[in-house]
Amino acid sequence: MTNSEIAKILNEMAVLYEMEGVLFKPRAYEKAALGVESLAQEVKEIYKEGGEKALLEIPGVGKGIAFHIKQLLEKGNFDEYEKLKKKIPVNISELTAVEGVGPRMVKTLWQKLRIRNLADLEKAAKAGKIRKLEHFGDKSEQKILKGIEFLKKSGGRAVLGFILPEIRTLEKMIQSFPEVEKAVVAGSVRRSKETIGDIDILVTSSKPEIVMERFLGLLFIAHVYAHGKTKTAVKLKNGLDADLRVVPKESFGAALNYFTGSKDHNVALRQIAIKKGWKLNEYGLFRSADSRGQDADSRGNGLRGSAEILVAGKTEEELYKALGLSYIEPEMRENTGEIEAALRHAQGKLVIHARSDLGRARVGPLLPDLIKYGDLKGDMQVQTDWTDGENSIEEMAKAAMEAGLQYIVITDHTRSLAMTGGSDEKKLLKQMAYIDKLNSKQIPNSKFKILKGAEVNIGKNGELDIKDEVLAKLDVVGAAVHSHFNLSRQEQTKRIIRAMENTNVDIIFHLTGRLINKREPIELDIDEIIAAAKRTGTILEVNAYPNRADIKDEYIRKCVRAGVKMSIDSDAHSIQHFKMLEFGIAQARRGWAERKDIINGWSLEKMLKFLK
Ligand code: DGT
Ligand code: CA
Ligand code: CA
Ligand code: ZN
Repeated sequence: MTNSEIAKILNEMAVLYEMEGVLFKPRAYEKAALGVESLAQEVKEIYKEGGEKALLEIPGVGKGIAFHIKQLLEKGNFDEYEKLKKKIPVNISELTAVEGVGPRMVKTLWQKLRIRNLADLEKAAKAGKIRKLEHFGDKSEQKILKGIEFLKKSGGRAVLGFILPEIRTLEKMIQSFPEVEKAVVAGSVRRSKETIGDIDILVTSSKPEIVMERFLGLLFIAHVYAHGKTKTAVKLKNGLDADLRVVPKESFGAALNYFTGSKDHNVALRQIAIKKGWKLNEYGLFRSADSRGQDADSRGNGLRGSAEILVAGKTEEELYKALGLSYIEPEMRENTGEIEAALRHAQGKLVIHARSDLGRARVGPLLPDLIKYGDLKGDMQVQTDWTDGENSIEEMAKAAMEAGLQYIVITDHTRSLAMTGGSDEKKLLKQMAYIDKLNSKQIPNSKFKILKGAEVNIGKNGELDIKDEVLAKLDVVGAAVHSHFNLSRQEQTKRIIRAMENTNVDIIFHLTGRLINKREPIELDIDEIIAAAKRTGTILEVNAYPNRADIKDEYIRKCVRAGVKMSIDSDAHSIQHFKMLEFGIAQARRGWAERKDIINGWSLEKMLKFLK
């Protein structure tokens, strides 16, 4: 049983207990699921090495759950799970994937309408059966139908950040095969896209058949589509497809480049090769032996039938160089201008935007010096157990410090998010005094600073739910939309601009409010928003939480061009979440952002000076 399978069952247990109205247990199982999901090592291995005791080391796993995990590993289930599943035999993950459908609703839907899965739910909603239930209504029925529609559209792509730990485990296992020289996951995973369609694994080995046999022996695998000498295609138990390809050593760079993509990037590179009279494919960059390869007209016949000479193929670096380009980071390979920029870069052409007699010079930007993984000095959005976070301020600060940060901003929710226990002015002032005390006692240590902030709620008309004189006392004010997602584009834009115009608001958190695979972004005039951010000096957040990834790469590029600064925040609700920052950095890199564009890539002093 893989970690994601175990986590899935633990999450199911949380929902089942929630349905039964059991207290505390749902949170405990959720926490344990989170702990299992974020492990770098397989639970199975941990158990094999250290027994039940070692399972207790997994974050969030106590005695009871450790015993259940043990039973899962040994016999694939445990009594409570079996019992509850028998009582409520529904596809929980399928139903709760629909926005607005929670555990209690799943139970009602089962008891009143015998709804087991998505298909049942859709049928009942379309037949108007849901609006007739007590506590439901037209509105919830419409919302369910909309949620189902959205799920169908997202077409089974997985959110990369949620599944990456498991992909890395798989990658490490393949790397550990004795016959494997190199093993790398390419494709959209390597380009760090928000979501991925499948997993493309590339291996070099002189014994491909043995590698394939070992691969097929992995417990990750649920089904084999095709099994060949150099290519095998499977379905993994987590539902994703994976392709494994073995390539010769001399071709590794070319193959890595080809299978990293994107397809559009590949096509554009191949065009450059063709213009030189060369040929580019997954085996390398070639010229024909009897042509110098300079003359475009000599391709075609010239190449066919004659011996080909490998120009480059072993590494990606030599491949780009041979094509006359500077190296392009995987996150930028989408053919959205990076190839032209790499060409200019290699040729050392300057950026000229000035008008000349010939009109606007057609020279664009060079390649950016992308922000690096590890460049962040702070985190501007952190929740604690003062509201809906799981850990105390002290615990969050310590975890952030251990993650390599020098400062965090505590940004608990505010009063209009009542279900989170959001702060009012009084509670906020109390928290501020408490943070002052922690800092004066140098907790967690003298080099670390805890800043006072809040995630203030933006109301329907852009009004905030905390008084200005209290906001003015905070170090950092973030404001965010958490309701009224369906206003018109014009109303939404106006609402957010009004919040930005408040001189206390430093950052807009998760601007569009989207939840990938779950909720559409609010409608906005992004150009107007960016212009207002520039005018008011407001920062836009790149939220690192994997299914938010808000703002998206295209908007980040617009911000970079407009000179609007951004922050990259984990939106942590637990000490586990600081590792999500990696995905925010990936997002920023896909948006061509440099360290100069990201305020928490700066020192504390410089960052504070920049705020309104
Ligand atoms: P995904 O899986 O939908 O998240 O996206 P990718 O980019 O991983 O796409 P995938 O798995 O279909 O193919 C992996 C890479 O292989 C892709 O990024 C580029 C390369 N590739 C696939 N099909 C073609 C093609 O028809 N032409 C070229 N030039 N490259 C291709
Ligand atoms: Ca892929
Ligand atoms: Ca693929
Ligand atoms: Zn929020």
